[in-house]
Amino acid sequence: MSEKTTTSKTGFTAYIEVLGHYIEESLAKGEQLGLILVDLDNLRRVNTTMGYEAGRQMLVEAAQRLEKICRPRDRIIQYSDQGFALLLAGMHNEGHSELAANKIWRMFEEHVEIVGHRIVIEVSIGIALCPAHGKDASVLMQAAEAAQCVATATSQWCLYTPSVTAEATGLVGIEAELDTALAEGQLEMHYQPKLCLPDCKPNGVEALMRWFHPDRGPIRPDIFIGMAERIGKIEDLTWFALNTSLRQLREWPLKGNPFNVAINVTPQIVQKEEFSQLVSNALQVWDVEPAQLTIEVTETALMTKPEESFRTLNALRELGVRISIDDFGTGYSSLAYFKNIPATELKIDRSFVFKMLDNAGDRQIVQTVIDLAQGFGLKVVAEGIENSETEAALIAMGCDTAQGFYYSKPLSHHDICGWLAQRLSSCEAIAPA
Ligand code: G
Ligand code: G
Ligand code: MN
Repeated sequence: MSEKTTTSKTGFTAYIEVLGHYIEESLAKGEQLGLILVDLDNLRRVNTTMGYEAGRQMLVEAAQRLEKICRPRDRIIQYSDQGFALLLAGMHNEGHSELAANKIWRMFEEHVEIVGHRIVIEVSIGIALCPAHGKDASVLMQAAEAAQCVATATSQWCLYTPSVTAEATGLVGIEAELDTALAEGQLEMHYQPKLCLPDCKPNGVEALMRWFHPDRGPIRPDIFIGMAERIGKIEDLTWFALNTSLRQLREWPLKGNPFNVAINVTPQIVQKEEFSQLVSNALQVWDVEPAQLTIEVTETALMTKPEESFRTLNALRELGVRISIDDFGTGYSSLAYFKNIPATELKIDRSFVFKMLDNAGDRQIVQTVIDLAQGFGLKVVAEGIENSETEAALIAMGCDTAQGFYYSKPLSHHDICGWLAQRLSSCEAIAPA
């Protein structure tokens, strides 16, 4: 690998800075800059099915292939766990960037041998040009990401056009509107039930944020949460999620049943020392028992700054708050790390649950996570259950909690009240005296 590639993860901020310099230079010289994002779509899967060494080799192979299309002034940066950005300086026109994307696409059609397996590195490629699609780093990045969204959906590379934005999400430029969203009550928490297996009695919900934009309609959190992190609004949103969830929990018709609400937090939040104090304050304000609150954090989030994250999670555990490791199985934690995570619950990522009936590898991962959880005395939640066959298989495998569209989609506060009233009374009706 040459010095053209930054293989260690530099962090998003550092990456945006470099992109900013490239943009400035291109604008000063009156040149065009091409930004090509290449995501390795099957990296997570390779990590979990073939081991992390395989994933590492896949990243190295990908970087080597990408270097082949780089000229001396170009730069490759690994800007996320599975994403590379190519900064192509002095592009002549759109056609050139398309040529480059085509080349990348064809290079990745070739198999690679990794730890004794022949695999294809699946990529999605999004392209944006400066100045045509953006003259600052975050706008240009958004355009390339929007193009990449379309590329993923269509299994092709995609060059940004304004219609791509509409097609992907319609979202370039909404950053500034997030403030208004909070102030004007456009944000809501929705709640998806979690049920005890095998009797399917609800014992909690996962709180999921929704943004109902007056013009653009509903916007999903996987779009605006990352954005909030980048622009320094994530604390406000987390505070909103925490307080709204605890307040509404008190209004649900629980009839004395033990019940828990889980909120999702991002890496930045879980690394903050004061987060446990904020949680403690919120619990007091709403007079909710700590054990009624779960903090969901992804496995990968813990790995970015393990020391800080573990300290916060330990403090939360001391309060009596529950800790759930979200998307478990897709991250990078080794067992040595894992044994130190102060978790109370593992959530099996829905990508494994979806395919577990047809795919022996996925089924094995599900069983392994269940066994791991039981071995460590943790609860285990399967998310993404969409049918009764999957439910039956999970019960047989010893899974203790279920979540998925099969039971319910995330519901508004009003609708979850109705759902819970009905479910809890029908559970009572069939419970043995
Ligand atoms: O509900 P939906 O599929 O749209 O959620 C998409 C992603 O957004 C999920 O990974 C979920 O964890 C995340 N998410 C949803 N609500 C919140 C929230 O309030 N805070 C954070 N940090 N993430 C959330
Ligand atoms: O990453 P996280 O686990 O926080 O993501 C939760 C998201 O998963 C929610 O946005 C929710 O809409 C989605 N989800 C929950 N159950 C199902 C399901 O059965 N099928 C699908 N496709 N998505 C689901
Ligand atoms: Mn979650």
